[in-house]
Amino acid sequence: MKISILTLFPEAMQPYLDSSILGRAERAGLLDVAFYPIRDYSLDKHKKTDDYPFGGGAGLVMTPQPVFDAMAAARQRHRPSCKVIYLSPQGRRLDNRLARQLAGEEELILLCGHYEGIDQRIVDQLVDMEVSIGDYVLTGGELAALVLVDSVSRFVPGVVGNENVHEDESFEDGLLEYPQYTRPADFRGFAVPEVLLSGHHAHIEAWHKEKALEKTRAVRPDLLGEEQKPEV
Ligand code: 6GU
Repeated sequence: MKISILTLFPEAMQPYLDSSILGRAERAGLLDVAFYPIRDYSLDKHKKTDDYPFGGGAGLVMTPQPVFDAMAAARQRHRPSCKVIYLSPQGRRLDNRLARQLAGEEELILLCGHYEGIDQRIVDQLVDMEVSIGDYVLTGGELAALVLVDSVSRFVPGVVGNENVHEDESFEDGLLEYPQYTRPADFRGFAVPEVLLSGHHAHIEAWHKEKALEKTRAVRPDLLGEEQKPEV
């Protein structure tokens, strides 16, 4: 999958993409990420990328010119049909369903905003979809873009070792994941649940299901369509 990222802070994102499973995916050619550092495209003599909002208000707003020019450069690397996603708290909430859907795209362009926002003409003219990673505000879209790349990459065939891993995971069956254990069976007096050592597959499966339900009911009853308990 080919992904281009427009950001003011490529140096903050690069090390994460080079690490662990995403790094391995890049080296294997399954993932191809390129950065378009927005500041490099500023025609301002001080490489400015932001300015005061018309109509007043707090904070600065990203100006159109550097983003339009960075986008034109990024577009050169992609097919005309390539979708542009703007990471913003105003966007559609990212979940596994959207991640899987986006993994079906062969290419994506991601735009990370900063400051208090970006000029709306950028969104209106250049963006196909706004995506948020949750109901809280980050100082910039970079972490959100990394979250999106990570969650989408996991649906790209070959990125995660075993093709069946998704089936057992949180959300795939609408439940959170059951607890897992590895060796030793007794760690400093803390024992692994007996049933997992029994070798009885039907019992183990039933236990997994029971624990997944228990956990989901306790922390995410909304996933079961149940009433949410008031917060304590
Ligand atoms: Cl995508 N960007 C920012 N700045 N804050 C967020 C977000 C995105 N998603 C949740 N909070």
